[in-house]
Amino acid sequence: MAFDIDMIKKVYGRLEKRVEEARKVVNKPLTLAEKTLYAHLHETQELINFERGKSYVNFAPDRVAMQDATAQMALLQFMQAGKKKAAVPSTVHCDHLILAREGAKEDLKNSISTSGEVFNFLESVSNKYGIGFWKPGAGIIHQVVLENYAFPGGMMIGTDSHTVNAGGLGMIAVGVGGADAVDVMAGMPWELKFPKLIGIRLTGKLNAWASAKDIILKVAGILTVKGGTGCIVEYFGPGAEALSCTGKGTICNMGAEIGATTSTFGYGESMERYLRATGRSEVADLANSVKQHLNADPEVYQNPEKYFDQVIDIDLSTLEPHLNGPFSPDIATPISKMREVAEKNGWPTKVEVGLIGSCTNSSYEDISRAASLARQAVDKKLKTKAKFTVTPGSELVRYTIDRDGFIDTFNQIGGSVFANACGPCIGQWERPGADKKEKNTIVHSFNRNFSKRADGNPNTYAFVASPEMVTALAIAGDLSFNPITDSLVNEKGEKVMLDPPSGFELPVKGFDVEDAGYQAPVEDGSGVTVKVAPDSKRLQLLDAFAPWNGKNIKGMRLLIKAKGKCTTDHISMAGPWLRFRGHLDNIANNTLTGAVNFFNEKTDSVKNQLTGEYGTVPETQRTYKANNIPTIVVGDHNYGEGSSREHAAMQPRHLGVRAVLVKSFARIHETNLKKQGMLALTFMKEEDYDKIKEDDIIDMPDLESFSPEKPLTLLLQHGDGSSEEIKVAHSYNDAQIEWFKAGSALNLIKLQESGNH
Ligand code: MIC
Ligand code: SF4
Repeated sequence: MAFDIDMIKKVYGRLEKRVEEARKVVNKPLTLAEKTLYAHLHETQELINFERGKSYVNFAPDRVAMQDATAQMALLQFMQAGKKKAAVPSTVHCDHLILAREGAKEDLKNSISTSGEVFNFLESVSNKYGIGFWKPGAGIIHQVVLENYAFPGGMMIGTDSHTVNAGGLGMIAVGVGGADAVDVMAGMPWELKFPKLIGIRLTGKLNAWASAKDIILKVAGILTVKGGTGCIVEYFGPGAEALSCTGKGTICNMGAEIGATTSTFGYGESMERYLRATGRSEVADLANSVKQHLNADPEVYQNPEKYFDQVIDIDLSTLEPHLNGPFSPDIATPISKMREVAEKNGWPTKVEVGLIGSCTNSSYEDISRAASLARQAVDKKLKTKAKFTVTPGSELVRYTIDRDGFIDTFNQIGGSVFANACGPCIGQWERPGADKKEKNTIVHSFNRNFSKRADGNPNTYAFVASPEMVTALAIAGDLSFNPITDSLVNEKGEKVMLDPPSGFELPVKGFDVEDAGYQAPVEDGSGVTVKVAPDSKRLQLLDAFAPWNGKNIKGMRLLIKAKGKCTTDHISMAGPWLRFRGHLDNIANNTLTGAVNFFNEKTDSVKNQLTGEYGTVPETQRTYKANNIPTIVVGDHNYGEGSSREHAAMQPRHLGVRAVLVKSFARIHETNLKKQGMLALTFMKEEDYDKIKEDDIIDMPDLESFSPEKPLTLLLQHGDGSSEEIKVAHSYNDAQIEWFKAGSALNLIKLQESGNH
């Protein structure tokens, strides 16, 4: 039985009318993304022809999903909003807080005991507010959403950047911070700048060793980590239609790595097959009845250049398997070039560990194809050189692949299976020896490979590849092994080659599971009490941030001028810090500890301008806070790329940072800063970044006239007595300026709720 079928019926019931109205207003054929966006305007939003990349639009998403690590903050905020129940179907998934150490069973048990307090909190809040709860071990949020909730033409938001995975089932699914989720659960509009549209036309047919993953690895190489910012990517063409639904999911999932707002595919046969295989024939039938609105108008795909802001062509017939990395998901190297490129860059080529699975690549198809290679290794008497691990994305998949013998095959090449959770993908991998910080190489089928991401070791070179390639490279133990052309020597000393992988799109015998791990909320949650122990180290009820005092800011000190890449992992690291995701004051002790200080090139070492001494970022900031001195953080391009975690905005806010000034922002992070009452500013002239000196005192003399589209002034008083002015831009609209004034968007909801506004 499909969840929330009435809601889906409602969405489809009004689809045609809404699409037609939109077509009239836009006055030209519509892309799929436009149809879904226009069909989801909030009732308070007037229907006009929105300007892409400019207009702020109020939407009404159909559902919300939250994962444990971000749900804590989202729900702590929602608890303050004064609502009885979540206004739209919402779910919580326990997946990030699960360690990967010994193996699925023990790890799950240990994690439930170490994070029990948090899981119980999430369970009781979910129960209270009518939110579906997926227990630890049920699976990774995005896989569970694809299997149960995603539906073509729907719109959802989720407190995780890879929410976009649901584009594989034709949704417009967007990753957001918890404060955005609160808006939607409170029944308020969700605001998004109307995205620009990138069309990617896939022609030809994937050759034997290439897979859906290679398409997105290639796209990441073309567009880079910021090329998709502010855009929805729509895939189409014969190559797109031929992909499996889960393969489409992989492509959309990693769209987060190019900064895209989301990615999507038109409804087609593989989606229908997937819906039916996952027990949702009813949804498939409904989708079939509105099929023409679940794809772009035919003119669009015939003449894409006319309707998209950018069009990219990829011929799948010539697409090679890729390896992306190290340290960034957009450094794309085709496998045939790896030997040469690795040598030139001094990348270690011995592969220590191959890890498959994660929310990105753990479909039945992925696992069966990887298993076909593992099977060959056994049959051809090859000794697998690297360690090998499997992280299934859901209990449904784990149960089914176990039943079908694939886990057994992986065991035969020495593989081990971790819990159905994020584990090694989010620094929850207790990798033996990682503390020695040795230079080494791993390959995985996850999506991110920022420094320290998997095992906390900054010298681990992580490369992203398809599960098939990861398996082949783990067998060979060599990063530059090209299975298409190279042979291996087996235990008998014979030269053998691996045949191309083969697998099944969907299980021939159907999916199966004993306990998928879902717990429905009680009908009436008003009697449920949510307990947070006052002395808890893991959870802390939130205090409201102070409203703006209405005055210009004077005397800001520079906390840090970050150099180069500054992702959310640099601003609020995951791994060991995940345990404090529900305790703002404790987690604030990791604030910006991964960012490189421009002035001494060190991490977590900044000058305290009150003492002249160097200290850690959090300690230094706490001294400024204790002395009531406002501060500013300065950064480079694509500041805050990566995760949706709003901690990266709330922590600086909690510690007294007032403004973040950068060359450019990643979308989710910029919104998170605004929602939490911070000033998110960008240099009008990028070179002005160079004008910021270590011991500057900075004023904002015209903040009192803060208004949309009007640049603000920063007065820099340098240590040598000289001073200069620079202009900075911002993207706040009127409503967002109100968030700033109120101290946060949440403060504003509370005011409205109590009728004071
Ligand atoms: C990630 O992949 O970085 C995460 C962990 O899933 C994050 C969410 C988080 O930080 O909790 C994300 O992508 O949003
Ligand atoms: Fe979990 Fe990794 Fe997927 Fe994020 S990218 S949801 S950490 S598996």
